[in-house]
Amino acid sequence: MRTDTGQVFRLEDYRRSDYRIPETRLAFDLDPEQTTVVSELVIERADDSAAGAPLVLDGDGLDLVALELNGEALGENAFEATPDRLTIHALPTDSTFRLTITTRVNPSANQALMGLYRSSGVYTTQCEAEGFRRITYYLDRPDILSVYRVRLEADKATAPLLLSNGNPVEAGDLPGGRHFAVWDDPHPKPSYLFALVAGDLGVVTDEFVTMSSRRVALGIHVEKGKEPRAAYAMDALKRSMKWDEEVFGLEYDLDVFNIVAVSDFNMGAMENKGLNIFNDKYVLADEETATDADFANIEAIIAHEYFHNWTGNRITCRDWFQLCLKEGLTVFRDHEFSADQRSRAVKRIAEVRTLKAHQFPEDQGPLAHPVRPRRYREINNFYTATVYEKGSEVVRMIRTILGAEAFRAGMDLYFERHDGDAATIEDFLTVFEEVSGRDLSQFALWYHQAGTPNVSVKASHNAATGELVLDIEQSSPPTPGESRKRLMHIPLAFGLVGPDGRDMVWESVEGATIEHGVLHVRKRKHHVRFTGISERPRLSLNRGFSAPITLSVEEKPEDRAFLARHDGDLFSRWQALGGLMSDAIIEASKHLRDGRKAEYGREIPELCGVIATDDRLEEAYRALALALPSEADVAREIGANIDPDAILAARNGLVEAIAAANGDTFAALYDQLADSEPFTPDAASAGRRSLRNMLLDYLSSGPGATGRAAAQYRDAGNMTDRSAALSVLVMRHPDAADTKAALADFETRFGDDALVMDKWFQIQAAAPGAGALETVRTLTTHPGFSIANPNRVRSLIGTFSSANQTGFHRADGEGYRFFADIVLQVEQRNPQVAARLATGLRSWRSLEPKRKARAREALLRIASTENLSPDLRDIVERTLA
Ligand code: B3K
Ligand code: ZN
Repeated sequence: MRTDTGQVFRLEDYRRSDYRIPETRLAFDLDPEQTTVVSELVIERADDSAAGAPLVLDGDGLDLVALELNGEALGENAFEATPDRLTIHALPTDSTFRLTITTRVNPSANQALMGLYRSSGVYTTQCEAEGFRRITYYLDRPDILSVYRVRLEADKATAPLLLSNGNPVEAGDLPGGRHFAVWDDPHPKPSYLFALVAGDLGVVTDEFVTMSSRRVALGIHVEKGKEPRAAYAMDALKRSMKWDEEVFGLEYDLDVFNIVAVSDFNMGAMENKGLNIFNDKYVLADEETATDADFANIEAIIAHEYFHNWTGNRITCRDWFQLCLKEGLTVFRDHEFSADQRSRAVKRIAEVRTLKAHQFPEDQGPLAHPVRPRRYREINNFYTATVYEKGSEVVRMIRTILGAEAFRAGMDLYFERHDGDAATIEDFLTVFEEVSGRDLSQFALWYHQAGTPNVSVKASHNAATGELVLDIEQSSPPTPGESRKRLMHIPLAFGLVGPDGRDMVWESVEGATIEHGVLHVRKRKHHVRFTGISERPRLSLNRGFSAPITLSVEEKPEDRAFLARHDGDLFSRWQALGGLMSDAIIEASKHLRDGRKAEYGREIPELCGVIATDDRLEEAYRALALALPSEADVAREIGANIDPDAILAARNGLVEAIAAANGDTFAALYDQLADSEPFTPDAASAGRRSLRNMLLDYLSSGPGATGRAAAQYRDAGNMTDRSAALSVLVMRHPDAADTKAALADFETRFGDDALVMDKWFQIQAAAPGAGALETVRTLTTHPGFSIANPNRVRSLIGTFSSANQTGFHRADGEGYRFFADIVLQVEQRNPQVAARLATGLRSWRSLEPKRKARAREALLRIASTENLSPDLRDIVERTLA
């Protein structure tokens, strides 16, 4: 494990390196335990002022075997090598020299899954952010761009496939059953984009002809026998390549593009130049083993990694503080891709749900940080929802402010000006200022200031004068290290909805700039006066979630109900209904806590009936509208003194009230939506399934109502319907015989398929109640569970801590104790996964006092463990601060 130096890296300390590495030649002699890496570097002094400066290369746990300078072995006094650093003092006076470094690494012993490791017998690498330094000493920072030539040598029988970045140039057999391959990548790249793969895998091949008629050979490499499950990923890849040409004018730039799926991977996937490496969860899919959500994720992640070829690889980041430059932008691009491939309104709702579920709690808790952080101790802990999802929202706001045309012109200028650069957020903003002539300096605060701003709106209407006044005020709560906030530029899309459900048109407006339906909030307060508004409108605010903010609006519940029925903007309709539901659950939970009876009223059940059966709306949209806010969503809205048991009871009460009012309608619709067609993963079919499965949940909410779900489980022709039925059984009727039978059947059917078994673990980990902990504890001893595999850990422990509010937050604190034990066990092998897992406790301060005290104890216990990795220490200390 890496030494924790406790060092803090600061944005303002950035300085260019004294040296450059224009050329990198790597030779790998691959062996499971003793891989030799020879790295031959052409090194250039950046300028004369660097003469005499020592060359300091990064390492991490390295073992130096040999070192030569310009072909001569270096004397012991000329350098200093530690596992974490190679310092060369005596350097030639010439501005260019050649350094040859030989290191030895043990891929099989690498359980951190950073650097070079083995997964199911396949050699693979992960270098972002700082994994390359676990392979060889290097200037392992993203502003050092180099062209790479890589020679791989391995045993031919066990590793017939030898891949690296760029184009293949040479291959052949060697004595002793070994063989080699040479890869050449002409595009200068930072070390974090280096990759190699060697192993015995199956492949699916295809071809893509680019817009300038170049042929690109495509390959997706997967575990042998699973090739048919890679077909959808291949289709998604080709659609991504086409889309990037059509929408951004961006063409692929090598002769080959390879994707490799591995089963042990710390995150979703990695955009290594020409050789994307994926968690197999995001490649493999067919109707029997993958859900519609899996298909959608595969499409999005294949696209995301491919899009990085331009946003990330051709234009990379100057330093890790600029991470959102590639991540936020690339998420924005993959969101747009999915919106074009599927339904825009549905996609937008799904994005906002994700943002609120993951980024809002981050922004509102101890781990809050700006989209572009200013300091870090462990960069791997900054691959966050803020950098990714809020980073994407910021790009979306730029487009909202500039309009689509100027936005595209700005992107074109960005590619033209910065191709081949290691760039900054300032570079990015400048192109948009130049093409639009706008001043984005206030807007830039979205990158620099943490926290979710709040906008409050009060309306008053005078029917006699036809005047509508909106009093708008912005405020931003303090976040760690930022007690005083500056005023933001918030683009607020809105509509004034008239009694007929149509947007009203005003005669004149003063008090704020409004362009194309977007009101620009820039001051603390705006007093906005509209004229020509004859009747009191309902305010449809933050349409399309034009800004990632919270809203406080003084409005009547009937106004919300009106918007939920009539708003012409589908996103806002969903938002209005969700707001009503959330308020109803909060109100009911207060009643239940005080020992009173919960009341839910008739409005919400009625609205659910209307929306469920409105066939002018897409099925996927109707399913999203019927989905109640999650327990965690409600907890976030309440904000403090959270009692998860009361929230669950209140939410279940609303489910039952909706089901009771709509039983017959829902049952008829459920039957009507039964799929007779053969399975296709397209958005419309997936939407039908999701509506039907949503109805199944309502229809199964009453006592003993297991029949429908048990039948659906039994007859399911695809994994979406099968796992949905299993989940309904487990969540609603954990102890029923039907549930036990379905769980046993699932295990028998899919026991050998790790990815499918993840669903089995996940579904059980989410089952609410006091017994949940015992279930999860027992599942950790199941033969299919492995503490070393990130997917297994995430599906069981990650689900328990993030999606099981009542089980994890058990009042006696046993959930936290168990969780802390597991986090510490995972950390022994894989600090990065442990640190990510530990963020499950980030909202501890909003719990009611007893739970809060117990959660704190668990965090303190982790914090006081000796020899904690820098990754985990950073998270727990910030969480406790
Ligand atoms: N860039 C990688 C993430 C690397 C995470 C390092 N801890 C995947 C992606 O965002 O596309
Ligand atoms: Zn990315």
